[in-house]
Amino acid sequence: MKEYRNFIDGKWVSSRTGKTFENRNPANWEEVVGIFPASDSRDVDDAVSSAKAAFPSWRLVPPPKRADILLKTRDILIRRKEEISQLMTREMGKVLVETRGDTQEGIDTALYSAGEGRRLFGQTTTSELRDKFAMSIRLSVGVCGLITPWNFPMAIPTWKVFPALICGNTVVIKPASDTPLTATLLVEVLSEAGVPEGVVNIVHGGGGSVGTAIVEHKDVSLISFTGSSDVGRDIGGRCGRSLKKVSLELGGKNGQIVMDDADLYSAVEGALWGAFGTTGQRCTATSRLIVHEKVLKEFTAMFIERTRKLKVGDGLLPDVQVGPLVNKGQRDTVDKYVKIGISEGAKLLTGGKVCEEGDLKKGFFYEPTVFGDVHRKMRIAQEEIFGPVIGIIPAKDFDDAVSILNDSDYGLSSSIYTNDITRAQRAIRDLEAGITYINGPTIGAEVHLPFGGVKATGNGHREASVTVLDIFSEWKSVYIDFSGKLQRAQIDT
Ligand code: UN1
Repeated sequence: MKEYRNFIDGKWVSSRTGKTFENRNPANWEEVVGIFPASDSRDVDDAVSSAKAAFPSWRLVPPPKRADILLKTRDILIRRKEEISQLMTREMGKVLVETRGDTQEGIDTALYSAGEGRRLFGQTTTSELRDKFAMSIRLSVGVCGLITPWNFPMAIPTWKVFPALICGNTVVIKPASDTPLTATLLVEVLSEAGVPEGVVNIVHGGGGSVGTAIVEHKDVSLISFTGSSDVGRDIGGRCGRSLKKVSLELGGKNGQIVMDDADLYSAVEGALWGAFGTTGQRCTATSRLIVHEKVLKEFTAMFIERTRKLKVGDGLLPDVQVGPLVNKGQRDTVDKYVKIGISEGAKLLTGGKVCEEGDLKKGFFYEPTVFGDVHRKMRIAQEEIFGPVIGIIPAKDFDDAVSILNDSDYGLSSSIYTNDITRAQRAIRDLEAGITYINGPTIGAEVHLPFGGVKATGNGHREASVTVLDIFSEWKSVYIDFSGKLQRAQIDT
């Protein structure tokens, strides 16, 4: 069994604890994918010192040269795409077409971030005084602590690592303990691409031991976290107390509206992909279907029929469409919410059970589940489940649908199926979410557009696109006076 290590100061090293944990395949729990170090705060100290020592010279490497390393990283990711994607399916379960997409998202992010090496634009502007020049530039922040989730084990680490590097920061990565392997492969690739020693470090282990130590470390200047809103609140509070820069990408309870004028076939296709892609384990997953009452019956019948046909199984098998939940705890949560839905009076239309036939009992599979007669205030319509469960909520008209969709603590992604341009435009304006899709499901964000949400989904930052640079760089305003005398802003006219 292969034993993997932390990567600190350009070397693969065991944890100071001497302890390890197993990474297992959720489609077949008997299969151990790898052994990883169960680190603690001493390993974090080592990693942060190495990142701190590497920072002064890395911040002075010209950004186009940093970009060359990212372009090389991209080439290696392309070369290893299939191998990485297969291993990713083995460690977290989602089907191979999706893990290939996840790796591709990392490849896209490498190209996009590398492009920033020759941009990183600031502004040149005017001065209110004569013979004075003004501009703003981006500077590096320092050591960044990057805490990443298991549902996009390649894409999300790259969303953070690549922009952090192009901006001249050094990083300590703490990947989710359900998916340590994909992040390790990413670090391997970066090292092969020529990232200098100490610039990229990875420390494996639990949130309580490793994550908290990174967040609390005095030499870490910035935390970027993707995960649950509960953990995000804790991290945000800690960073608030120490005045660390922090970007939080948290939960969602995304809704898809289906209007009476929609193309129902396409709305069903979208809902299936949005609800059951990645087994519902995306922060952008569709978990509420808000359907105009005029098409409710027809849409529901079509959707149920298609849901029942979905093939659940090991994501490495070619015809499988829905893989397992990532671990037993996640499947128990799904089952708990199904019971809550039933007790709240929602109607279980299909699914609702753990899959136990044949090989499926070796892993953590759950039937794709649809509830009807869901009310907007039910817990299954309000709380993030993170699994293959969706509730259908009837809406009287467009305004009612928008009000239901907005009746959520979260605001990440949203969608409306309609052929009415007025409704589409109003939805773009009125849906309270960081992302709105017209005639598309709630999933499928591309790397060159801002990613993030409003309300409890985060703390106002946007990853991906150019907006991510505002997370990983500090603005400096520069004033250059060539008048040869003292000139006072707001006073000398
Ligand atoms: C997430 O849901 O955690 O838009 C990230 C999407 C993907 C990224 C999702 N490109 O669904």
